[in-house]
Amino acid sequence: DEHQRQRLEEMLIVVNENDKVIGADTKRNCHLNENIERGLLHRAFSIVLFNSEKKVLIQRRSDTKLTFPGHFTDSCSSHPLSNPEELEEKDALGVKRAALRRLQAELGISQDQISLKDIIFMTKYHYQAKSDPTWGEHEVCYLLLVKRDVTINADHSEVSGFSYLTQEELKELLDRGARGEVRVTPWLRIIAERFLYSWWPYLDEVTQFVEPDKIYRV
Ligand code: DMA
Ligand code: MN
Repeated sequence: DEHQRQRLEEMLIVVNENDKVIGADTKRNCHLNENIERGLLHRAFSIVLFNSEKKVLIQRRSDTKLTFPGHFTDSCSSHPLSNPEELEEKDALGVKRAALRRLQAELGISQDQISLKDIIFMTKYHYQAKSDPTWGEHEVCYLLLVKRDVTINADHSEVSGFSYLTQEELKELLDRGARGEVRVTPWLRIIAERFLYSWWPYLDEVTQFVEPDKIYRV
């Protein structure tokens, strides 16, 4: 797929295990298992978007995604790019800018619907997962939470579908994933089981769970 192949040239932020920036490399190099096995680690983010009914937005990745095609996943995930705007670390501003960029690109959510101040940076997690023998993930991932009703106009080269799920419905989806009936990204399972189920009852006071200096090893 030409769109996804072009995106392999994007320059991502290479970090160490403490999320200190140590360089930059292409999306291609950052996602090759042979490099990951040598320790290459990059910065990423996951967005969980809740609507006013307290349902979470879940998307299905398009079948042309290089990693985890056709899998059910979080509301939107991607990487900040290695440029001055998206490298800015104060208040995780660079990652939040990247989040707005990808909410627009993947889901068609315009920046008059969501702004930087609507994005809550909750915490970080560090994980590794293979997608297939060639491609995989190894990331320090910023977990971002948004509470907002939005209008979605998805780009079908990125997203093949979406829906809003209650906590029970998300649990059912993950159970179906565990039984092999659907494919679910490893990071959706991590986010749900390590974070979302405990935050969900307290969404109105979710800032009590903010841990910006912590990196969960999952
Ligand atoms: C990468 O997401 C980020 C995580 C948390 C796995 P992605 O593969 O959806 O990135 P992109 O949309 O940039 O291809
Ligand atoms: Mn990645």
